[in-house]
Amino acid sequence: MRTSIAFAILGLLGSALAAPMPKADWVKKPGYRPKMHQPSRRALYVDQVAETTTYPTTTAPKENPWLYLSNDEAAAVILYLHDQDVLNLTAVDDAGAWDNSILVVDVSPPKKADVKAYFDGNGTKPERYAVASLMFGATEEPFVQDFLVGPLPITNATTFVPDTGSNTAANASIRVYDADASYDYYSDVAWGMADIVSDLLNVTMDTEDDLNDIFSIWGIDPLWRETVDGEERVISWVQFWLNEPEITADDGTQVTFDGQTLTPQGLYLKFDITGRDSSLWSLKGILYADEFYETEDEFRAAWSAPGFNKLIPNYAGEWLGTDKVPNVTLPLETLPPPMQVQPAGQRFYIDPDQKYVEWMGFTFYLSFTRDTGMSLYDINFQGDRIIYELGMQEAVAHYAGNDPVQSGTAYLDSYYGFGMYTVTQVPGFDMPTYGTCLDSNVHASEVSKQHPCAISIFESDAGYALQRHSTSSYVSTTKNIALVVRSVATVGNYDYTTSYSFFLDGTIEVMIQASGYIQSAYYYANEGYGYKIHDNLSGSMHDHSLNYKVDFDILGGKNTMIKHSVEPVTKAFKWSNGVERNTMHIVEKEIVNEDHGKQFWGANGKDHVIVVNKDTPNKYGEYRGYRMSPSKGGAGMHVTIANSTNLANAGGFTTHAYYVTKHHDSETRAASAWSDYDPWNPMRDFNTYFDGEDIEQEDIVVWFNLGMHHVPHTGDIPNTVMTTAQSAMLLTPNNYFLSDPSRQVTNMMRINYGADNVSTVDTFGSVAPNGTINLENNLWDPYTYSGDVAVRKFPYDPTNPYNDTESIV
Ligand SMILES: [Cu+2]
Repeated sequence: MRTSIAFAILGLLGSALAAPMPKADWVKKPGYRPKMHQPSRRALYVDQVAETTTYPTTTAPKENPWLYLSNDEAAAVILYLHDQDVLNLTAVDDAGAWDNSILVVDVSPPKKADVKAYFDGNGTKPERYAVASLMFGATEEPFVQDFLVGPLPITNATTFVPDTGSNTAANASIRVYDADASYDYYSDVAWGMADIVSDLLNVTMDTEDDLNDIFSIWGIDPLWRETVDGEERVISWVQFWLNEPEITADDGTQVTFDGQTLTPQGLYLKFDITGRDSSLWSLKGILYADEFYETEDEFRAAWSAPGFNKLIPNYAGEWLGTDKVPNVTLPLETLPPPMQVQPAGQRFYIDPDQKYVEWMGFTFYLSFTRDTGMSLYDINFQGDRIIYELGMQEAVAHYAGNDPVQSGTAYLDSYYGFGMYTVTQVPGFDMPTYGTCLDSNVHASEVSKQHPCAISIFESDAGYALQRHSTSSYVSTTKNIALVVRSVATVGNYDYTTSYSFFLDGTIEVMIQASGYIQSAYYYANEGYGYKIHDNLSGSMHDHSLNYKVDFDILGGKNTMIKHSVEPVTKAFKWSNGVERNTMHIVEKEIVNEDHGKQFWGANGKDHVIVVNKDTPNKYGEYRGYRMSPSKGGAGMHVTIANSTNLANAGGFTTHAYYVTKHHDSETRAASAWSDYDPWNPMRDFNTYFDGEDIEQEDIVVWFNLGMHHVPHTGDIPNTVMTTAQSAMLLTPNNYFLSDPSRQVTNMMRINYGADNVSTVDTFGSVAPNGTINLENNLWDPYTYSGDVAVRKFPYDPTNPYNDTESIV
């Protein structure tokens, strides 16, 4: 039943203190992703504004089977796991590197057949399961293992078993080669050559604390391997970066900008960190000015010798700041710019408990996980299921360069966790001020973190007409209003804005945009790997590749991928008197087996890739389906590097533009957050999904890549801008309807006119906004910006939440 109620602010509360680490503190890595320091930011919270406070709500027709775990559910799962003596778990708060502990608990998606029986038939709601990722540190060979825990709620029937059903790794487990913190070791070695570091990097240091105050030392991700004397060694390469400097801003205040990734110092250290005994670790070499020294002694001798090639390090300065340039004001730009308002309140229905949305013929459910953030499920349009599941699988940022740190870096961002770093949106910037917010909730390290306004949902005017046509007697035109579902994740140095937009013609757009600080390189002997963008700085080239799963279910779910290519042809026709004409035609190809399930886009945008149901042609005999079209920026990109030595067997989803496989509940995701630990033996190996299965008129799943080949230029200083760092895919009806479904829209107009005046205007029942807009109601107070809400889960006391939030993000 739909109701229309007025309620104030969707629960957006919270407080925040101190500074965050960019990745979860329970994740042990060589070095770390650059930090996001915002010390002494005030405790804040967000609220919402709108011209009206009317939020139409509804009750989802079925309960959301993908609903993210509640705090109570997560606490119950964690308590249950602690009760299993065989796991020998230590509370995260007390755990060291040699303990077993809980990394993450999250919802496990139910089997598709069970959900369809529940949604489409008389089936009961599928049983609820959690997936728990445990770190087993109490062993010489530490590993992470995923367990399926359920059914929930916890009863005597609840069991825990390795989640082999959705991971390809044996026993759903992966070795961890950096369970022991290595940062202090790097720091100690660097301090051992403090005289050289001080000289080359032009700093004064009296103690090792000074070293750590000035520099951060971090590098490759994932870790590298080398075989030495027949033995596999674990290798880390690191370099020096400046800790975030305080900069005097235009208003005279001191601001700590997050520009660390723009301050590579050009001094690289190679370490062997094999095994758990740090006394057996060793420095394996030093790279400086494109010269490699195998030992500190060799490096010291070269440095002491006359004629040593000493480089100028990168220095911090105002150029790292993102503030407005002083003393320049563009004409009229101090006036407030245009803004969107929502004159009649929210025009979609939402079930905030079940995360269910209805808008103009579309319905869908939302889920949210620690690894990948927001996903959409059961997307229907005009009563038909179009898509069963739509969501990001993994985001790779694969660098290259002549230095080992850039060459060795291929971030797999789900490891850090898109959900972990999905931040509260800034109304008026990330979203219109009237946007409706939903909270996220993730459960990592036995702490539940709720981000207010992690998901915004709002209608937006595209700013151009959806349809128009002019004649000598009339003009007809239709407003182009879209429903946007958005989240923003700041994963280390980069900020990713994900938008799913729904259009009135049945199109769904998947868009990713990036901003934030690039990861740069020291500029020396690396001309072929990026532009020189500051004094000694290379805009280190890299590929962004973000993989999305779209599980189409067109007209029941038995589907085929068809490729209609527009190609040139030379051909004589019956009417052409034997003369050949150079023209074009459509060449059809069906992808009927997984052996051909890895595809590239043809040149010149020639490929129309359509997922159809061949059993249900329309009355003209054409197959009804949905088409995928790359759109914007670097759409359709995949990783350039062939057989990446960094990603090894973990990058199967990065090699092609799009893929099609047969649906299996065991092939839930293209990647795993934990594959980063051991890419040679990944937790999920996407390539194993291609095993020759027939995919003609089967339940098929499409996996496509968005991204960009990012060659940062001076315009990426200080931050990358989203006008160009963007990529999108349009999923659009193709012969699905007998005509354009947007003809149902009310907000259209036909203006009829004669030679010199308008005779009549048809408005089709649309209502012009009336009354006055109070702009005060459409402003947002930035002092209400909010941090996350964090609740300790073990021991769990919901009445006395222990808030250990480290920062507003
Ligand atoms: Cu980039």
